[in-house]
Amino acid sequence: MTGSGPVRPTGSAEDGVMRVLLSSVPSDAHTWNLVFLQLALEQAGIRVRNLGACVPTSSLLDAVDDWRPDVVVISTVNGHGYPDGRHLIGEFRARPSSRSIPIVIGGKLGIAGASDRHRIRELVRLGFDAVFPDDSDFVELESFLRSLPTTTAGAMRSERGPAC
Ligand code: B12
Repeated sequence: MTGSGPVRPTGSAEDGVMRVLLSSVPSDAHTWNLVFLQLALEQAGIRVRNLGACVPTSSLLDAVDDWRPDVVVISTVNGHGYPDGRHLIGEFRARPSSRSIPIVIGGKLGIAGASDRHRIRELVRLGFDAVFPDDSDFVELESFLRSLPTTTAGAMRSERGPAC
């Protein structure tokens, strides 16, 4: 997608392909944001499990336990992203099994349009590894994923295309 080579996976999977668990928050019914991100991530050589819209936090946490993703990506656009994100990250970081898994949130997080630096900083302080407000694009997410450490188990995927 960026023309700068495949995303280097953290590679917890046996085949070394990065696995992203993609989800929305409980209140958010929008789906095309998720479809877009799934396709873009897959094009970058990443395996994606898309939980869809209106995902209860308990279901997200169960999916994390079940699949053990390398990264969790939360997308929300209905304007409730800041309060929903606060609630979600509290439960996510409180659970021992998800405490150390990288997690990011992005989209139209509020209703003011422009990014709210104070609320973004708060989400990071509460435990998100990165926050991507609506003025960021997929390239920034991809750069973040590239910056994650590679495990010894991880072989670098050498071509692009759908991972599944
Ligand atoms: C279609 C739509 C709906 C449909 C959704 C159908 C569906 N199956 O998805 C329906 C009618 C259900 C709907 C409902 C509502 N909607 Co609506 N909806 C839209 C609309 C017109 C298009 C959204 C869309 O599909 N975009 C296409 C996708 C591909 O783009 P995207 O969503 O913008 O996502 C991009 C970026 O945000 C970014 N991104 C998103 N997540 C992430 C995550 C990361 C990590 C990164 C890096 C990037 C990223 O990347 C995506 C691709 O570029 C937008 C307005 C608009 N033009 O955007 C309003 C909009 C999102 N809706 C809005 C609202 C308020 C609602 C309702 C609350 C309305 C109501 N009063 O009922 C409800 C919410 C229901 C709920 N429980 O969530 C507001 C949100 C306000 C805000 N955040 O400022 C918007 C912006 C309209 C507006 N201008 O007011 N909606």
